[in-house]
Amino acid sequence: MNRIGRITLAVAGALTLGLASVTHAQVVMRNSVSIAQNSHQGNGIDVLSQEVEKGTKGRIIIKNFFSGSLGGERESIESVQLGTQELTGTSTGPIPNFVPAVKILDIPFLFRDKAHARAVLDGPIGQALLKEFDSKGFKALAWSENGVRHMTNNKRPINLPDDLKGLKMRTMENPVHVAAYKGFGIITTPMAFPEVFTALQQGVVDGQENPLSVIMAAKFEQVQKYMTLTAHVYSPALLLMNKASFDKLSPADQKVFLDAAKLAAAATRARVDKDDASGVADLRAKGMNIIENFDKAAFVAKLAPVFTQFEKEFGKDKIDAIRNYK
Ligand code: EAX
Repeated sequence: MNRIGRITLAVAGALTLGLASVTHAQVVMRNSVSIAQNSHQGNGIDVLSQEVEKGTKGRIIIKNFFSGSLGGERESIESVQLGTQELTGTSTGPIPNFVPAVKILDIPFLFRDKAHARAVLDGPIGQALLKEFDSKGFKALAWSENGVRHMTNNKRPINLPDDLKGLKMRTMENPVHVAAYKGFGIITTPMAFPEVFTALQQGVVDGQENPLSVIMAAKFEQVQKYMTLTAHVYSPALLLMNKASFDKLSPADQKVFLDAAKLAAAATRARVDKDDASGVADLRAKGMNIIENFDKAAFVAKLAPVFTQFEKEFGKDKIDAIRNYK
């Protein structure tokens, strides 16, 4: 395999038959997610590769890598931008470093629920944001989903925002999250996802925050005692492709990728819904102490100064356009 990870192989059948000419070249691409295959994002890229293989009649094969085996999300996004990897599935965590316009989506308590977030992403606001990737070396194939994030830790049950004061928490490498969590009094430690389990296990950090889908796929219940269903932020995800690799495809194959990405995102969202429905009971059965009833209004109120700062940075009109989207 050459450096750009793309190989052209003679069709095996043609070779075995000893035919002189090769009728179809096969292209192999690479895709990755930072979490396990048996997860919402893992299912998503599996559907993408199946659909692309089917839609191109096997001319394009996508080899999937899971659990950050090609690197964490920031590294994978970089590889896709450079073209050393064709595709990646990623949360928006590290995206602000590449496409700053997307930052607005990571504001806490921005969306009422998943349905609201999905409507915004699938509507004109989300579709315009996908276009922002074009000039940065990416083709953003579709919005996918990481889920609604909740806080876990090993120190104490969190009922009130002040319970977070002084907690050392791993955050994503995302400036909006870091600013907001500092507003709670959290000691923020940005870290790539593949390092988080060990950091929790060794007590490098007290806690972390992630959707139920991620917490279950990563088995964080093995290293975290408490969880509060804070639902403090919706975490979008994306299916990203190297722009040059996408542009090289025929229009028909481009359509195959775009349609496959839509099906992949739908599969991911369906798995998030399933995980959200079963997650609390599942994690409780595995020994986690889970707080469902807590003073949510107090958490929102605590972030008032941070929201003022975000309104200045992003424009109140833009934030309101998302908040009020029906
Ligand atoms: O995309 O880094 C994170 O916490 C993400 O939620 C995780 O890697 C799944």
